[in-house]
Amino acid sequence: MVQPTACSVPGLRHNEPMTRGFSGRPRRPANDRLPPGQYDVGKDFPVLTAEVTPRLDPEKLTLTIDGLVERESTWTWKELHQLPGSVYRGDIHCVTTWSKFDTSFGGISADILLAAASPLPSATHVMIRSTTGYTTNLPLSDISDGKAWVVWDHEGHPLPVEHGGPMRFLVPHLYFWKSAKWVSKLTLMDHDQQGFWERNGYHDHGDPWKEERYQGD
Ligand SMILES: Nc1nc2c(c(=O)[nH]1)N[C@H]1C(S)=C(S)[C@@H](COP(=O)(O)O)O[C@H]1N2
Ligand SMILES: [Mo]
Repeated sequence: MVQPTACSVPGLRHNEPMTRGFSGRPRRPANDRLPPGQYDVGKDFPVLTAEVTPRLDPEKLTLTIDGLVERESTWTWKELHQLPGSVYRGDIHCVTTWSKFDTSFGGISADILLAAASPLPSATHVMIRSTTGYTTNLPLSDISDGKAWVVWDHEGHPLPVEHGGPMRFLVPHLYFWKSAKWVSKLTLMDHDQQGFWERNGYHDHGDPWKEERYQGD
């Protein structure tokens, strides 16, 4: 298995003592807020980007849902802003072991987009795509029923470009690599297919509470 390397932050320090569990993997104690093996990053918001940060003109930006849907749909930046808004308030968890508490991200619920496009009964998985070519795969159930957003605000301000601005996908109940920055397309599929980090050794699902970090976890 290829151990991913681009997803590490220089200078990142672990601020809690580590203990070794039965697996031999370095462990930090979990609590009801902090998933196993994670630490509280505090006010920091590390940037993790595998590709060159794109400078996108919001006026030319679109978001598309295609694949196994009744109505392939595309929204412009302006059209997205006319849909009913929604804010996520809560925690995020990066596989490189930082968790950030009490974040806020504003945009729209993925449910609104899915309802407009109407997935076919055969649709079971989704590939999230960025303008840059970054991809990440998810079961459709993990982006339905209030679990995922397309966001353009962070803490009440426009999402900074290094964090995926003008807009990114947000799936906060899974490790943060599932939250594709500079999102441009959701493709519904009748099977699972690996995205960028999944092909490079990360888990297909990525639930932080089950510590699904790497393939085989
Ligand atoms: N397009 C794109 N999206 C991406 C990534 C990336 O490299 N490119 N990195 C992922 C990973 S590994 C993480 S941890 C988060 C980091 O988001 P942040 O830089 O806003 O903290 O974005 C995810 N989305
Ligand atoms: Mo990550």
